Amino acid sequence: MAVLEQLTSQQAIDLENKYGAHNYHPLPVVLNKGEGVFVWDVEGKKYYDFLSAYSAVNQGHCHPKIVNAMVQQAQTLTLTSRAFYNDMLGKYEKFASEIFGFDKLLPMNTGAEAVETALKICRKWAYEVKGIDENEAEIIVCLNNFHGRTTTIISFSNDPVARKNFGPFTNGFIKIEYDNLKALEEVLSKNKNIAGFLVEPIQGEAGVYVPSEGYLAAAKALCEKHNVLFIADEVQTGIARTGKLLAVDHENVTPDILILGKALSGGAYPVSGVLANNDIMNVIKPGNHGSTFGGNPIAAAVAIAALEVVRDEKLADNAERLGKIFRKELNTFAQENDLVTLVRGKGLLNAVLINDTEDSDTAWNTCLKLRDNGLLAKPTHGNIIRFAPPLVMNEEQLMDCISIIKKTILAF
Ligand code: IF1
Repeated sequence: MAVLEQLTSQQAIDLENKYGAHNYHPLPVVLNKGEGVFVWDVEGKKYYDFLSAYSAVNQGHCHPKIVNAMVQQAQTLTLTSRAFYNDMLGKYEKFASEIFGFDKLLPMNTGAEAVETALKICRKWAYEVKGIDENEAEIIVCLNNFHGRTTTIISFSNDPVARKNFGPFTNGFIKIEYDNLKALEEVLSKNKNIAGFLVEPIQGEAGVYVPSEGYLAAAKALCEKHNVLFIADEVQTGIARTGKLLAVDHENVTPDILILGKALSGGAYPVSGVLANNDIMNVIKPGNHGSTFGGNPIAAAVAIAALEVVRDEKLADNAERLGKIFRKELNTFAQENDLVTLVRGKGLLNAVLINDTEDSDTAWNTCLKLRDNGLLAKPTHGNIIRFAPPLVMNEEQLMDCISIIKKTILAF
């Protein structure tokens, strides 16, 4: 078989099965084209994308402005390493710092790398600024968190599938219940060695779990009181997904350390980063941290374009407006239907709870039927389906999608 030959879906699936590590269990659909809110499979069938590559493609598939920025930069200069300066990185660092309201950016590539970066900055700050004894710093995290796949990050996960047989693990993390201010206050007041509190403004992988109103602002205030860094992982919730540029903006919270990834590139290229003010970021000195690809000229050009699209096309406002319609429509539907119990979320990050046991395959089967009806979504933990379309969707398309979702569920 020639490498360039057009494959059928089954051939593509068989190839991945035989030659690829089995670290995923994808929905059986093979895509080869994307544009805006749509993707196409190799047989030419068109789908609404309701995953957006786990919220990386907020700006829509193959956004021309982002693709053009990438192609132009790729034809000019791709990579210099950080051993030399390049003429794009500084522009990007200034642009991102100003948009998000911080002094400095530290550029990386993947979300997990950015989380690792934030943890390292936080620990160094704890020893060199706060004055905690070396190797004694602890970072508070939440139960059911998802922050990525590195050994240190899974050290503080409580997902057995993500952790089992990957030990030994990294020490220095304390787990508390999410959305529980009492639990946070208790650890903060008892333990003098706390350096930071790492939190997702909405827990994505846990099933789009939105905390109580005021939780983030109160948690930030508690951290301030105890001189502890509030670290927001906005890899999934950031860049307009929840109806504001950042999910913490809903509560007017400014994190001490902000972690971004995914849609920072519009899904065109791996781009992540950590933002903080000088009093924190300046603990990092030459040689302490870095990455061959982090801050490369393509990443910088792509990220600038991706952020401009979010701003110019007012994607946060659109997500806010369409999200309200989506939850209103489907919650009304849920009241009249036994299979769906609840729709929750913020902006266009939403989850539908399927009324069945956690280990049933109802959510998976629903996603197969949604696929047949032209809409792609993926179950998350338990019987929960995540609905997160690109933010460039319009109201007419959303109403079309809502009717596909209702029709599919009614047929069960
Ligand atoms: C997978 C979920 C989404 C993240 C937060 C850091 C990272 C992620 C809050 C790491 C990554 C992903 C990765 C993806 C599944 C996915 C996910 F289901 F796990 F929760 F988006 F919904 N912080 N999230 O959500 O970023 O290193 O992957 O760039 O396949 O594991 P990464």
